[in-house]
Amino acid sequence: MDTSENSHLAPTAEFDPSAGGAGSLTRSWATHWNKTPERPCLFFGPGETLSYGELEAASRRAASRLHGTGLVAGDRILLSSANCAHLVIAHIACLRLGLVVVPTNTAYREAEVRHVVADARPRAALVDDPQRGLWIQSANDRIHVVSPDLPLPDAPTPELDIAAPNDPALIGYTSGTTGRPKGAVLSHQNLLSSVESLRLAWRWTSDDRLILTLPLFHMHGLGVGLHGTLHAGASAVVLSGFEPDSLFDAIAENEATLFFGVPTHYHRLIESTRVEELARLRLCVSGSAPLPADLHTRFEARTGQRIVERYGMTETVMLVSNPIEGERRPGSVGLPLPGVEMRLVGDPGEIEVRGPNVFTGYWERPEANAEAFRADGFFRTGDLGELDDAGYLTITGRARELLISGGYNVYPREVEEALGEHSGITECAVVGTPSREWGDTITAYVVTRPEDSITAEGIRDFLAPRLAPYKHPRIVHHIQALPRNALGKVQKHRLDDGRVLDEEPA
Ligand code: MCA
Ligand code: AMP
Repeated sequence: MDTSENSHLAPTAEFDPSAGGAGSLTRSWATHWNKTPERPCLFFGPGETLSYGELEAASRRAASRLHGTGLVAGDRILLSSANCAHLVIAHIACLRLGLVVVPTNTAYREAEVRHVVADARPRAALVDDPQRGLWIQSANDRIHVVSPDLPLPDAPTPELDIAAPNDPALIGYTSGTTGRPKGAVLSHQNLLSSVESLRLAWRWTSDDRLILTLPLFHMHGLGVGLHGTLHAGASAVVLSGFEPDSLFDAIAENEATLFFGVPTHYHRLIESTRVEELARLRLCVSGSAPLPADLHTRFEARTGQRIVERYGMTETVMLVSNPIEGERRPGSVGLPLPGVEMRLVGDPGEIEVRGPNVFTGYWERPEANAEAFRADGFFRTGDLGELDDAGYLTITGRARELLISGGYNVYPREVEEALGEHSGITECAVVGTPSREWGDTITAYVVTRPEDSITAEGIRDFLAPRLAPYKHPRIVHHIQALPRNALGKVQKHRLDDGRVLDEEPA
């Protein structure tokens, strides 16, 4: 079923992917810093506020310093830092200069960082942790590693904001069923059209103020929260992490109107005695993982907020959302966003999408691109879905093996390969255990050599230098052998609650 003719969240005629001819994010942002330089834009902490004009000046200076080191448009630059003003300024500076930003999770361990460095071959890296800097330099000592505050000499300002719409702007690393993580290359046009579509769909205006606790090294926080704020000429309170009391305080002190979170956030917020304070927001949005329908309903009962659930991917930024006006359905991700064409192919139906927001391809991976894109340009998301009569999409499963814990993707195969390097583990299978807080709790079934007694803690110690902590199994079950079919393929569906279930009768 093709929804290209179906309902969208805003009349398609209203949607202009170039946002009135801006063509790039930074030229769209420039309209705000030129027109309303005095307008508050970003709040980081007491006394640490930047107006649009100050952001323009700070990012111009940062771009000049980066250019002074020899970086030129098209060079890749790795950014890996906790949320702070320096990171935001540096990120904007990179885009203004035409550098290609490679956001990198601060939880990554040495092997994961080395992979991104070897694959993306950045010329420079901005990191907030000296240890991560050392890992990057040991992978390639020609990379210029600096902290995000850019302690570099000032330099003449080159021409800024001149990237063409199709020039690459960002490479987001994301895994697939097989192999190491791949870089999804997004153009300036992709990033701009995504936020233009959200501006229309979510009625995002300059009066909005977002509480942004999501990390800026993934698309949700960066490509939706930060980019969308600047595109709407709005403002955001950027927090360095998620903690309910700080969030409630920040909402009250800054008269915030928007909150974007993953289901784990909503699960934790509803546990708080202060959750009613969210009633004052204009809009709460959830995404990155399925929001349980009962959490949606309980949240409304406590706060009066009907959460808008939406669906997106690193490769596409945002695709589908529940409406602002009209029914917001618990358990459904809603209708295609302006500019997004969507269809379901096969049975069960795989969600395929096309539009100006869809990335240009995986970095240096022709085979992966050949598999991911259809001849007519549709991208295969690997997610399975169903559409109802009104065109609302429900995500019913995934064609690829993927677990999502607290909004972070975890690929069982990556964890299994790391566990496989343990000399005491003869075979293993990684699955998800349903969790109200995390969505999936990463769970390993291991077969160990009889002489080895390997504890869950021992496994975590072993994985510590190899995998980010959120990928570590929180539950470990010891079993005698993995269940396999006649062809020797592991039957993960028979692994349940620590046991191997009997094979179903044929
Ligand atoms: C932290 N820990 C986790 C996770 N996060 N374990 C499993 N899954 C996680 N997601 C572990 C830490 O390693 C630590 O373990 C312990 O939990 C506490 O760490 P802490 O940092 O204090 O945790 P937290 O701050 O409470 O983090 C929970 C969180 C965070 C705020 C929900 O995971 C988060 O920011 N998630 C959002 C991720 C996100 O932005 N996803 C968007 C991807 P130990 O105690 O053992 O040391 S982009 C995307 O998906 C697309 C585009 C889309 O649709 O949005
Ligand atoms: P990432 O690769 O981190 O960008 O994660 C993208 C994946 O997250 C999608 O392919 C979906 O499987 C999942 N996802 C995002 N939003 C939702 C949602 N609202 N409901 C279910 N899954 C989602």
